[in-house]
Amino acid sequence: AENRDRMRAALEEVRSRLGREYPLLIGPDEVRTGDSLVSESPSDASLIVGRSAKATRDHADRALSGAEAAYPSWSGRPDRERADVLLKAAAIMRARLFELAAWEVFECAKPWQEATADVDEAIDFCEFYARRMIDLADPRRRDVAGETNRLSYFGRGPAVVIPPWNFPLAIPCGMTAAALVAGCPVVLKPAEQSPVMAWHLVSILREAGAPPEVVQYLPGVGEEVGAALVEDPRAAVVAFTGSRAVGLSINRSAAETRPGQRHVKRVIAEMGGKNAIIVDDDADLDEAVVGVLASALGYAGQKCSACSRAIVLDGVYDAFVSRLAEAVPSWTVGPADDPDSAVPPVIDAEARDRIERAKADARSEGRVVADVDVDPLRDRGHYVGPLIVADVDPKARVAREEIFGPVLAVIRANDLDDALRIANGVEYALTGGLYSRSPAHIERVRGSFLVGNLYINRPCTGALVDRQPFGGFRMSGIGTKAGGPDYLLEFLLARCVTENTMRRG
Ligand code: TXE
Repeated sequence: AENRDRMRAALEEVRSRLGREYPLLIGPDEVRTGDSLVSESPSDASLIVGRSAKATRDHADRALSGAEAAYPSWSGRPDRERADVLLKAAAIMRARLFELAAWEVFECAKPWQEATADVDEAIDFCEFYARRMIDLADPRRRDVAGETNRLSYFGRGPAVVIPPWNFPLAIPCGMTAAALVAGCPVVLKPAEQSPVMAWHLVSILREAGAPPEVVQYLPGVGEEVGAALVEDPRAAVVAFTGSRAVGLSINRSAAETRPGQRHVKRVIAEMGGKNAIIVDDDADLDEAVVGVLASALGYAGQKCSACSRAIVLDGVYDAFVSRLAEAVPSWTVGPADDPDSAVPPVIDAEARDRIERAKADARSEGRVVADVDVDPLRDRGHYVGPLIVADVDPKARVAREEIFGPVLAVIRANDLDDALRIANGVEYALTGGLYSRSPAHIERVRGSFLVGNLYINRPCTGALVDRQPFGGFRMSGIGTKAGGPDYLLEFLLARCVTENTMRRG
């Protein structure tokens, strides 16, 4: 209750600051441009959250020059000093937790609790990567008689960070914090839909002591300023999280060498999912229904971890489907700032139209068991009603393609092997889940359901930094785990120095 009151106060306070203009932050300059990205609140399209200057290719060029110039001194600083910047940023975010969460409620329609969880995750990323860098700072020694060997790390060079909008603080913060602490100056190109959140992030990192050339803010159109940054020979690392189509195009364009380029770019690409939960014959159906719906409908299905396929064994199939259908009406669709809404609106009008088209196709690919009408809300914001279709063929589009909305396909499986075949039979491999009481089945799924993050008898959402390092493979990503022990290595180069000590005077 106390948190609710603090959240309510923060929402009121932030409401009075909506509609401001946000300049680009290039080095020490605040740059205003003729054109702007307008953040509308998805819950109430008449509310303008902010107007962010729109960067062009020339701004990308300027920002990368600054980043390149800043690289030697930033990467040359003692590791502990860079880690301190992250620790200080974490402290600032903690002090502003509810206020930052309120900005997310307005800009991205994150429900209250999820918004505070996103800020918490951003804090955790900063603290975890700071500690991890301090661990890596001591050179590894492998000395033998007459010879010393030292393996040590340093930052690769300027990093371009391109996040999506769906975890508007945690994802940009995680990628940026890792790059910074590794010694890579960052040019952050936020998603078009959440530039205000990213502006707060960059301001906080600067307040915490990151020099202006070391963290720069460049909102703009992905195909224009994003592409310019990715193609530039001065970018040594591209850290991207977003859709499969853009991830693949970034991989392609980063692989081309251009005049003046003296390194192979490192591309980190975390992409989408078509995540499944398997419901076994002996599963606790109450838990399974809640778990599947929480994963499928939470944040209106706009999470890369969201479950969009329930693969249900024959023995419980009919019971599961009817309980699912009964439970859907309790998932109220409504504005993000109302604590009673369970399904917030989707991010923008384009997403709403795209999801509605996918829903129209999905209705013809199975038996509709829940199809929520949101007509009364339609004029207010970008609301989409949940849709559940059962008896779906695993080859149907709704069972293969990521929709990124509140749409669930239910698929019947003859037995556990069949369920595993269906579960693994998509191009993605991000998250997966299992509800079962059978130790033998749990073991089999543990070994054979090939996804980056597998959740057994618990909802398939949420990944805590360090505890559940997150990330997938195949078309879901390159397999590096955000919030895991290896993530910083993506931003680092290792150098081994061997010395014959017999020649020392
Ligand atoms: O992606 P988009 P969105 C995935 C999620 C879904 C997607 C949603 O599964 O597929 O993200 O995010 C920029 N050159 N994950 O809609 O459209 C664009 O401006 C350079 C996976 O935002 O791909 C934005 O900043 N940049 C996940 C960013 O790319 C370009 C966790 C992403 O935009 C560009 C969360 C171009 N040509 C979401 N075109 C995980 N696996 O961890 C666009 N952009």
